[in-house]
Amino acid sequence: MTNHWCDIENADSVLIIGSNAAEHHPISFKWVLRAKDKGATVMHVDPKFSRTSARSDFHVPLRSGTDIPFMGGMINYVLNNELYFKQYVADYTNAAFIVGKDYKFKKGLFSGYDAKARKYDKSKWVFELDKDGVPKRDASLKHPRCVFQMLKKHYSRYSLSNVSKTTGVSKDNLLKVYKTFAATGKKDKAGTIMYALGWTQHTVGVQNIRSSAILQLLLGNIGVAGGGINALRGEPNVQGSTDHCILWHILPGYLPVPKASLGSFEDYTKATTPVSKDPESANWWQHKPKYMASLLKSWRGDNATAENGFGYKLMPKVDDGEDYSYIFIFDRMYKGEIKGGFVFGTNPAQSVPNSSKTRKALDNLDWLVVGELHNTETSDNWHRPGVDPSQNKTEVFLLPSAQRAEKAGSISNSGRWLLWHYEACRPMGECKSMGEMYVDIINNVRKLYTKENGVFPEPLLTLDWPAYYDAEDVAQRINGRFTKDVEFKGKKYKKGQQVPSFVALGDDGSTSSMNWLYAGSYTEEDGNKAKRRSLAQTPMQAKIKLFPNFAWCWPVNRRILYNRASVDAKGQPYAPEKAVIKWNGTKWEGDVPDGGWPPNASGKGRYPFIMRKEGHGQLYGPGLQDGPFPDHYEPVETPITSHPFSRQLSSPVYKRVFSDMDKLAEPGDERFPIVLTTYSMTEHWCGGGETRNIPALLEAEPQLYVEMSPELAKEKGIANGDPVFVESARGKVEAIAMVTVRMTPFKIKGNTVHEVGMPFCFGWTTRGSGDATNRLTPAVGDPNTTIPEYKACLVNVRKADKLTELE
Ligand SMILES: Nc1nc2c(c(=O)[nH]1)N[C@H]1C(S)=C(S)[C@@H](COP(=O)(O)OP(=O)(O)OC[C@H]3O[C@@H](n4cnc5c(=O)[nH]c(N)nc54)[C@H](O)[C@@H]3O)O[C@H]1N2
Ligand SMILES: Nc1nc2c(c(=O)[nH]1)N[C@H]1C(S)=C(S)[C@@H](COP(=O)(O)OP(=O)(O)OC[C@H]3O[C@@H](n4cnc5c(=O)[nH]c(N)nc54)[C@H](O)[C@@H]3O)O[C@H]1N2
Ligand SMILES: [Mo]
Repeated sequence: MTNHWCDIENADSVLIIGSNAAEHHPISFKWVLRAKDKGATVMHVDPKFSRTSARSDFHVPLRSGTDIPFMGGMINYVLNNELYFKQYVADYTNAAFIVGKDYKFKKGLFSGYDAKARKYDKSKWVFELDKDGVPKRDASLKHPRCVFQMLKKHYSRYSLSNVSKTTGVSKDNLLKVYKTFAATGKKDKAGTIMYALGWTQHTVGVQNIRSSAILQLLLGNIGVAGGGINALRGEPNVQGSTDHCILWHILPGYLPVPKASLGSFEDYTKATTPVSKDPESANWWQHKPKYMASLLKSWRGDNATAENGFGYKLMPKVDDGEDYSYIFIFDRMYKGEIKGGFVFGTNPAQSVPNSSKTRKALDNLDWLVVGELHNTETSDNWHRPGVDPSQNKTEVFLLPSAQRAEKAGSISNSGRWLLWHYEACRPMGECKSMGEMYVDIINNVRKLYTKENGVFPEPLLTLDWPAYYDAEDVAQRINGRFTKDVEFKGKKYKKGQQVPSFVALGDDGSTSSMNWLYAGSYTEEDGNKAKRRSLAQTPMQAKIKLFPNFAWCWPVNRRILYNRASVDAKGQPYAPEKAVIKWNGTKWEGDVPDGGWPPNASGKGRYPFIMRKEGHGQLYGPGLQDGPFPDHYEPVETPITSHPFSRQLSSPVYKRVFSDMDKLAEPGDERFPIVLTTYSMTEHWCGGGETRNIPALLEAEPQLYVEMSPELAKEKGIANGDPVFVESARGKVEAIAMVTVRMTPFKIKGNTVHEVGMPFCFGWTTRGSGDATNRLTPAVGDPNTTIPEYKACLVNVRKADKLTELE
């Protein structure tokens, strides 16, 4: 989130799109309802009517996979009716930047497309630079190649009629949302966008979110109280685990994972550190070498020196151009390239797309270690239905794990707040926390390497590895320490003491920090700030419920990101009643500003978007794999055969894997005419590995169902409660028909398109509940993140004759 939970109360307009906030993020919804009580309009745009829709002012159903047209239509509406915040757009976004002559957009493709490689050459999209290397600008916003004019041209295609025939949303409903949300373009009004998987799980997932960035920048809604783009994160601590590198392509603190071609520390920092020639741009990532040096230092202590590149050479690197996300890992496993592995706190046999293939891929492992609370479809893959256990070669080690109440540690919530939780009771039996297991396992591997003279021992034996696991010690290491006696900002620190903030981190080996973003969370002065629970705040802070002394928030306890965009050039808030920061003549008050420089009118300020190389909010974003402006592409499996208003049907650069088990339906495939979307449910958790073992929850929701409209049910001769088969190009699933007005048919290009929805929490280890919905979904992914397209694929539905799974 750019903002945080309590801040939602400050919104005048709440657009919930691509999430079921009331059911899956009930804490967020508490603040949504408070905003509503204070007069905000709450809107839910979602294919399905849910408890979120029920508590919103209105629900607008749209066909899955058509959010870019929906948002593009709103961008067009805002531009045509001049509802944007003019000063903000001119000062703080890249609207005035001149785009280079090589940039073009034709027939749904951007310039630089290589059809054979299915990739874009992004060098065709760069800005035109002046003699100093700074992007050229036209403050009048009239230049035909300035971003503002390009934006207008691009979204002029998103007329109400084009959007309506693509999304299935009536023009009246479109206008209802557009008018309400666009009203927040006034300087003292704010609108928030709350999204989650309904936006991310698409082959255009990242561009869905980019479309909200464009809209929120036009309306001046970034950096302000009650505004922002707010990702409702998933699993408890998915925010913390992403910050600390659960994804294959990022290290802690969003530092890129080294590629094999970057052989030395210098090669790495040179290739990944942005350089800006504009003196007014803070270009914060210029500090990357300090953060990387401190990270490497935290891993290898005294063994990491400036001379040996802090041990950079010992790091595993990824092969250039390779993808190591789930669908590619399981494809390699399916092809026999992986021999064994660790699965901790996840149930991939259930939650990865195309489960039938995932399960077969797991059969190829010689050994598998599973850290779990329960037996799951993954730990028990070797005796799943239809498999002869005597023919399965995998040796499975099941490590009993401590449940969350049985261990201490931190959780970072969606608002980036770091919250400590305490161990409530000792783990049962032989159960251990994952931290304990990892520290022990690596210590034992280190012993074996020493004893048996293992090949290439340095990476393991030069680690600064603790003798035992202690959450408090890890929290300290994450914050970081001085590695020698120093003076910083007039204060003396001894070797081994905690650094006060990331500003203290150096690229010379003088500091260590396991995550630069968390530097400042555990200091000499205040100890573990994740434990703070003070509600103290100044009257200005209290007006917007900032709570700066409750827990701690990254970066540097800044609660609202890009808050320098909430004030004018003199540092005075655009919305004085909801001020986030304010310059009092000598210093900033309120939140921690994005950099302590004085206001921009002083001539000593910096542009507000400090994490962007050019310092400006990106209406035009030339850094992504699939284009500088979001454009509508159909899901990979689409019920229509041609684009409603352009040429290129689906994303030209989406990711996919190829095997005999990765079949896809053709566009408009007559065998699979119905759109399927999948989702979580209130009573279960994700793949259900945990909640299906809780009797009361299983009793509340015992079986796999498919939600369908009465119109579709009638067409198919299906009654509410009938068992049915749902089939895709990849597999067949049994479910109970839930005929409900929560689902509606859509009119797309003049024809009726039906959509059905299914939860994905049921699996064969719970008898009679049905099995994985993911046997239906395709392993295709977004070109930037490879997140799978779980939210839109094609199926058919028919009445079941003989049941095997639901009995
Ligand atoms: N009780 C409970 N809470 C949970 C979870 C759980 O399993 N159970 N899971 C947690 C996790 S890990 C996560 S990631 C989050 C997920 O939180 P959410 O994203 O809220 O969950 P989903 O149910 O996957 O999907 C949200 C909504 O997207 C809609 N949708 C589908 N396709 C589209 C589309 O193309 N466009 C739009 N606009 N909407 C679409 C669906 O109808 C659904 O209502 O919830 C977390 N909270
Ligand atoms: N079709 C479809 N598929 C989806 C999604 C979708 O919307 N549609 N959503 C996707 C999303 S957002 C997510 S996050 C994934 C989630 O899918 P998974 O990552 O498979 O998540 P869970 O089902 O929550 O499985 C977590 C497992 O960890 C165990 N566990 C819980 N606590 C602990 C602990 O403290 N220690 C250990 N060792 N184990 C523990 C639980 O028993 C459970 O079996 O599913 C994805 N798959
Ligand atoms: Mo998730």
